[in-house]
Amino acid sequence: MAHRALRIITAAVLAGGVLTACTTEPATTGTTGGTGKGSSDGKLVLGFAQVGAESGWRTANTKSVRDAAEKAGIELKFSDAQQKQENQIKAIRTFIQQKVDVIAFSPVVESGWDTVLKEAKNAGIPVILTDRAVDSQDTSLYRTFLGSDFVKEGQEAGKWLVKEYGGTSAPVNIVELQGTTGSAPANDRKAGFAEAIKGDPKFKVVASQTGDFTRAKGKEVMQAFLKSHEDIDVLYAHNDDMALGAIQAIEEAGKKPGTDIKVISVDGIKDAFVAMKEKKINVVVECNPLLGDQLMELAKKVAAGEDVPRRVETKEGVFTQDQAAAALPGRQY
Ligand code: GYE
Repeated sequence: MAHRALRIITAAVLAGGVLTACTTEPATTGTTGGTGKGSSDGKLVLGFAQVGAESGWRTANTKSVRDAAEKAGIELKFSDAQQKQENQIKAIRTFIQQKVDVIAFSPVVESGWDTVLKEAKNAGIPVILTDRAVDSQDTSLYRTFLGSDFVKEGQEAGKWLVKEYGGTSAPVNIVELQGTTGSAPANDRKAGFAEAIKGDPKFKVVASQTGDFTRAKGKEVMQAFLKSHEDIDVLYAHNDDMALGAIQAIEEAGKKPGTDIKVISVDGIKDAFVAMKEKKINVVVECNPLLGDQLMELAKKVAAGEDVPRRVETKEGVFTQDQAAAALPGRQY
């Protein structure tokens, strides 16, 4: 027993020391995992490999998962990968060694998961993708996906722009702050937006670069955009944090965000609603991070061997400045 506990601690340390909560206890007495055997106190054990803490959205998502696990009586083994795929792979391998009942993770990028997902499959541990998708051809490597339609979010952003500039044929110069390179939301939000504006040649994306979904990088990249392009009409940011960082850069350059440069953003965190109320952001496409309860439901079902839908999507809206003040008090994240 002592040996076993030691092995588990060692594995957790090897995983980059990022595993918190329960890493000092053996997780389960089962030998194959994924059979609903649960922890030593009979609880279902869920290993959750989170992306990181890069944004307000992510913080809300983590809180939702932690709260929901507690409410559902599920033992959560939580790992923060600090936006690095290698850390997520290590965390998943640790969960496999610990013989958790279910593994859930939000893949930082779309590709490169087949090997570790096969290891989970061979160990008989069901995997749930939350929030972000993988591009694996073999869809038997995971049981379900829970999250948003990012292509649709990009399309909504583009549709707003097409409507906003409906009455003019003058060129509209757009700069784009992309999310983390290779991530599903960056790929899909870019594609959806491009598709929505492609019918009208007046829309030109004059610069498009990653800001890695953070405020600091959003600001930094926007500063560079402002230096190299004098005539920016619109900023499309793949998330609110980058938009908020960029707004600082726009203001420091002596321009008015929301007026001189229109700002389109995605997520819908409270800070973005405040900025919208102050007329600094023009429109926010909502992306709901509160996935915890649905995740726990799915975890229980897959652990019990029940069928679940291949894809579970969250419902989301689009908010404009005239709705911001009324919506703000009701925002939960
Ligand atoms: O939009 C962004 C976060 O994967 C949907 O990740 C999520 C995205 C979200 O960093 O703020």
